[in-house]
Amino acid sequence: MELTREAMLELYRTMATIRHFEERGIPETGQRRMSASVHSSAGQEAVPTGICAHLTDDDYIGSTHRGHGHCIAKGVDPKAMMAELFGRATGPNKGKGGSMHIADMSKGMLGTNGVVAASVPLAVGAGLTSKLRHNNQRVAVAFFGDGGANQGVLHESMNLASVWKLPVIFCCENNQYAESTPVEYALSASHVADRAVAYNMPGIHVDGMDVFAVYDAAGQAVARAKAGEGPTLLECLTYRYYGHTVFDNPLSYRTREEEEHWRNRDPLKLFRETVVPQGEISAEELDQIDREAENLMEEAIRFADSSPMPQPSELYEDVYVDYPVELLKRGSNMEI
Ligand SMILES: Cc1ncc(C[n+]2csc(CCOP(=O)(O)OP(=O)(O)O)c2C)c(N)n1
Ligand SMILES: [Mg+2]
Repeated sequence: MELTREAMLELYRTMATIRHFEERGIPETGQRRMSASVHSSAGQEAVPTGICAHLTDDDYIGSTHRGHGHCIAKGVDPKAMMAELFGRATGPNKGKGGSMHIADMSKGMLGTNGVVAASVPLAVGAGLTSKLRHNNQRVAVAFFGDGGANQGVLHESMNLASVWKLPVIFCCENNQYAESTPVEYALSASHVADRAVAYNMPGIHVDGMDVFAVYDAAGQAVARAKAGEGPTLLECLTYRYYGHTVFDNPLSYRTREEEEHWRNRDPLKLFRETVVPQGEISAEELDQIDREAENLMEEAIRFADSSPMPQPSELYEDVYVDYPVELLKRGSNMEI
């Protein structure tokens, strides 16, 4: 799939922003003694970047506990995200959500999510909205992990999305582990993508370290969704560089050699090795984007630190939808 020079630079900028957010921001949360657990997506940048490059604010994504990359790729402001991680009132969820509850409806970002595979039925619901109200022209992407691939709700959701031909992309980020469980220990098939055949949809597995491979596969899935042909299961083979959470030592269940193998195929490095020899983009331009991403993180940390904490009086605000309670009291058959 053809990409302009500007579009390629944008892919790199998104990946660099995610990498710097994870590598600079996450250790900072520890220093501020945030008690919530935080999951780094460093290493997996090419997946949300290649997919969300096809989407606009009108499209929807549902995310996971490892969701910072999804948010950034979908256009959520990294400064506000940092504030959310620090529990500050300027975060997208006013500091009351934290890393695993970052939602920004203005960007079609339905939320990072602490419940494994919970993104999936949310995205299928959004896909149904698109079909009923927008003639399939809004695409809904469900991100989930290889562990999430074994949740029952995924299978119900894939079946329904296929029966109703909803404009949904099921994107499995297969990073080889669910906590400390290796994917081959828990997966009955050779590839998660093989399961698509049971739901009568295309199942594709791609190199999730190669942003161009992800971009191409996602382009086909988006075109299929908008043509009313229904969902696609896209499995991206990738790797998380750090532990499951900041508290986990991955070397207790995987080897240094394995980590090195994947780091040699780092998505940002691979991008450079692909585009710089072609001559259209220089190494200096990419260095400059890296510096800008670094500076953005310093700015984000300053912004978050100088932002107020939420007020105790706001504790119960934004927790529940504001239902018309009077109507509910009058009878369950009322339309609300
Ligand atoms: C329904 C549910 N079951 C279990 C957990 C505990 N848990 C949190 S993350 C995780 C592993 C998820 O693995 P995977 O889907 O591969 O995502 P990854 O962490 O590799 O990105 C588990 C079991 C949970 N949060 N929700
Ligand atoms: Mg996993």
